[in-house]
Amino acid sequence: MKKLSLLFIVLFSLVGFLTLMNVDKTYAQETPTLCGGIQGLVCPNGFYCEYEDGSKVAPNPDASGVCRSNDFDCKGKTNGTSCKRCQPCPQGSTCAAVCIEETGTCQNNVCTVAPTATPTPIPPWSIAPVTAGTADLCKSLTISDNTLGSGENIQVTAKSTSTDIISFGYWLYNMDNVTAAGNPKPIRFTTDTTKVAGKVANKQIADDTHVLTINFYDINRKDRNWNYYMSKPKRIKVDAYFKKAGTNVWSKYNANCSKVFNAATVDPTPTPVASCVCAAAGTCATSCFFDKFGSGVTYTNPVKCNLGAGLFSSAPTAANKNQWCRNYMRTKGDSNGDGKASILDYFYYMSATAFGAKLPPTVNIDFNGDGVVSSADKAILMKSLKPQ
Ligand SMILES: [Ca+2]
Ligand SMILES: [Ca+2]
Repeated sequence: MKKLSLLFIVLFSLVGFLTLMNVDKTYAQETPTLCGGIQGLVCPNGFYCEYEDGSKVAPNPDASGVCRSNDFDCKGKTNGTSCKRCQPCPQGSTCAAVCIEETGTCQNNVCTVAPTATPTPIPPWSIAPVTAGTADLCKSLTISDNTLGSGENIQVTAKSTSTDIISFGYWLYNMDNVTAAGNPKPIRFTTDTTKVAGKVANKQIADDTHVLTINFYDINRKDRNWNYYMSKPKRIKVDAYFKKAGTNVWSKYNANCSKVFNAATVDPTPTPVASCVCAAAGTCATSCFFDKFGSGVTYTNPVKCNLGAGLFSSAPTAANKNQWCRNYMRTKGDSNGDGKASILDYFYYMSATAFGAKLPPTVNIDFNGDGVVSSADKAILMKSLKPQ
């Protein structure tokens, strides 16, 4: 009997020892304890959530991360000593924390891991163009602010009539880049012509609502589907679509899930195109670009550069005329080529038309490009000065 008991004790001890060995092995291979996410998982006491972008503050409500210990193994060590960062033990285990293979150096009692490479640029928003289905699943789309300023972010909330939505898709369109039919074209941030600007958010648990955060730096990019002069989108339409669990089709378009916001993006100074000249026929070369109003204004194409010398204080030179063609904002009322329609352009227009004053040869007040100065040109200038 005694021998049997002893055998049991030995066996139990061995099993216990092997179990401990297994647990130790598990620690080393365990996936880090997750936090955040759509479930809003909270780290244990003494730990904080480190999000995917390395920050301690959730970059968006659905952001997930891993729990990191507040208490690194740096305490009492001098700065520069190598260290390891810790994470909580896997659920069910007994120790408080386990160090992971992420070695850094102690800096003021904090284990700091130096970046191993140049930070990865923020990936541009890039998704396949939407293929709308037939089911109408839209309830509403709201935007927290209708203007996205530099350094700001806005929240776009998409709601469906169904609680069974597993994918929320957001496609972005440029209101200033329209088709002949007047429809805004999709924004494209990458050179990949099979992708357009937007985001798809997939849910682990079906829901009827999703909130998308759009940061200024997400939008302050060149729209490669537009021209290269006014490169960054300014007025952006966001359309939301929904995909139900168990299906692979997006919902149909619904105007209630379509909203426009403004973005205070800043364009670089356009590079002049050498081939953009005023041709002998008095028209600007086809390589010249003009930023035109998408609707409500009729332009002559190609834009002319043939205003008569009688309007000017001295006869315009060929160089002056070339510059008229390179003033891409002329078609929005910029007479003097300073890149904007302003009260100064209004002064030039009124001086010439109401008082018969002579214009500098650098100034061209033929905004619609038909070769003459008329009230149609004034209407364009007023449209810029008093936007609707
Ligand atoms: Ca101007
Ligand atoms: Ca005109």
